[in-house]
Amino acid sequence: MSLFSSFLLLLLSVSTSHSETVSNEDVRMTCPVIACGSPGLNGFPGKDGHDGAKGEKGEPGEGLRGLQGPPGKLGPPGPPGTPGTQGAVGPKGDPGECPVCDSSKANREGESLQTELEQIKKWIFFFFGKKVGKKFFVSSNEKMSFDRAKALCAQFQASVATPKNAEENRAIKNAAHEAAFLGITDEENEGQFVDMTGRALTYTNWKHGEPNNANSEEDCVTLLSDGKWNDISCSVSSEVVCEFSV
Ligand SMILES: [Ca+2]
Ligand SMILES: [Ca+2]
Repeated sequence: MSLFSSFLLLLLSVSTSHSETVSNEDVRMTCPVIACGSPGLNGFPGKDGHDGAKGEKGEPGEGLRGLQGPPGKLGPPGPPGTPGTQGAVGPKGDPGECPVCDSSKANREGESLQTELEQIKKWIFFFFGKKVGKKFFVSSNEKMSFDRAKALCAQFQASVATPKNAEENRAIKNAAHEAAFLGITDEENEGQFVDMTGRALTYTNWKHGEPNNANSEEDCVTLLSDGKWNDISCSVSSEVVCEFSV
């Protein structure tokens, strides 16, 4: 019902009530008010009340689910985990290449061999040789021709002993057991004795009457047991003393 219609009904009701009041005045005087009054019309709606208390959260709806949003930003790294158990031992790998290591190893081996060689030299010279300065003199302990004597000493990177002074001459005499070849010859020029390098002698210790080039075939020299020198044939067999430089 509209507001205007409600207003017309109200006016009609008031008018009717007034006419009934005049015509029924006597009746109203004898009739109880509560029992005889007509019910009034409803008034206008009151003002809105205050907001009520918040209700409980409803059940999730059953509508369509929206699209998944983009991934969020990467969070900070978490704390390190506890170490795992140790794995099994792997197979043995191939040997690596280490030129420096190989070089060092070769150097160590070379130094070791050099030390052993020096020790052997000392042992040999102690029992068989004589040392003067930086020269060692060692006897062959067997007799041979001069050519074989030169070859024997060369085999040990030595040369047939050639005394340069009285001390060396004495050392050679002590190393030899009897007459021994010296590295001196006049094969090139008779009477011109030289050492194995062809240089003229700066020291000699000839026995009296030597060199005599007996039978015109004495071009080699032996050191006698008294330390004196004698020229003899190069083909005779004689002991030889080799000279080593150290
Ligand atoms: Ca001669
Ligand atoms: Ca002679």
